[in-house]
Amino acid sequence: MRTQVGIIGAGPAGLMLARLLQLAGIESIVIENRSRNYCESRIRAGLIEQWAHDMLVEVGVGERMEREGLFHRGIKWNFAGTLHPIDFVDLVGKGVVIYGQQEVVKDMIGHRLGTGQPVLFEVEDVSVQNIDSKKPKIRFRHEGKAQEIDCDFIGGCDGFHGICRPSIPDGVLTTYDREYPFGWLGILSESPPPDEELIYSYHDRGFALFTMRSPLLARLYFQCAPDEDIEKWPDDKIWEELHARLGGVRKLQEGEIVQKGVTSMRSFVVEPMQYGRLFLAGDSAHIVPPTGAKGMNLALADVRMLARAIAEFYRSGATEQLDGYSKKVLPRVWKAQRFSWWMTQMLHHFPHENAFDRRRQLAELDYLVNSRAAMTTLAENYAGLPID
Ligand code: RFL
Ligand code: PHB
Repeated sequence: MRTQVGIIGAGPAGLMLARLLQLAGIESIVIENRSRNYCESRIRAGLIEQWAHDMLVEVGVGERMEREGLFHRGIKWNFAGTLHPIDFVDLVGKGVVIYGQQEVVKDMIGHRLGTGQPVLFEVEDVSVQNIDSKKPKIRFRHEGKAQEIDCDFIGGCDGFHGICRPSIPDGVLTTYDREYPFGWLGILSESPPPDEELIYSYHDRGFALFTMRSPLLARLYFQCAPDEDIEKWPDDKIWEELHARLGGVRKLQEGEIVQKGVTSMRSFVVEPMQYGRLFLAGDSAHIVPPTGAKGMNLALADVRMLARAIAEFYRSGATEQLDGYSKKVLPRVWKAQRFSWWMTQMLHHFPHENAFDRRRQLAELDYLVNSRAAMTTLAENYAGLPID
């Protein structure tokens, strides 16, 4: 097989890269090691920044999101027994949209296959070759046969556990990493969320987040041990914990739990995000803890820049934008890292904290909801920093 850009991974990064290249008249092939059904039902992110929403609409894959997504003006902070609304639209003129990542993925796969563009699912034994030359290759097995894609560039969009980042020779990448001493236990429940907006709850028993996928489907999380055994959490115990951490500021309706799982939390960045003709984008290059809801948004921001650089190359032969890809995207990546770390340290309990730390966190929350300047800082980061 021969194409211009070989894309590894059919998550938000890979699929959006493919769509942006298609709009620029550039051919690509997307390969994915999971099944289509798995990609379209894997429950992950839910919150889309305003600019990312606008981009999905602009590139023609946002029609269902516009119909079914929930536009939110802001979020609510819950601590010391009181709910505090923060209105992003009032503060920075932007909001956010709740629409499941798997729905974004479903819409993009449907659009791509519907326009006759290839996505090869359930590929195996993927490897990249000659990435430091002008003729890189992707090798894999598909439907029992060995296959090879010759291309000009490779989009490494295969997530945190993919093969692209580890294929870059030792010594090229610098890793910046932090693991947090807690995780999130998350459930999807067939019940209305406790509020029409997200509630971020600081509580003596630990952090909790009350979000949603629709007015009848609640997505609820609470801080737990990083290696928490989900088997030790029967449904009634989960509800008890959620009720306690909501602290009675709203009524929490229980429903059937249709999915549950534990997510560990880390901050991770590699620099640079490229080597030769292999370009990393999204979770393959960086991870944030979910507290700031930035991961999928950052993945979309990366590929927006990468697609531009590739298009510039095919238009003029110039490589400056490609050479400068990492330098261009990393400042925004680091700002999202800072924001996600800041939200995480402010809202969670840490194993070795003492009474001073709790008082400091409460003072920070109190400052945040009483200072327009502080709320504006939160709003501009949460709703999404400028993209250019
Ligand atoms: P993905 O989505 O992991 O996609 C990578 C794809 O590559 C495939 N793959 C391979 N394909 C071929 N060959 C190989 N060798 C391969 N190895 C892997 C994988 O199967 C997969 O399909 O990465 P991408 O595209 O960079 O997108 C990143 C986002 O998925 C991630 O950052 C977000 O889900 C993070 N996140 C959130 N982000 C937000 O912007 N807003 C949120 O509200 C939000 N909430 C969350 C989150 C992540 C969470 N978890 C479970 C980690 C909430 C949670 C709980
Ligand atoms: C979600 O809706 O799953 C979600 C929202 C906000 C976050 C994390 C996850 O900070």
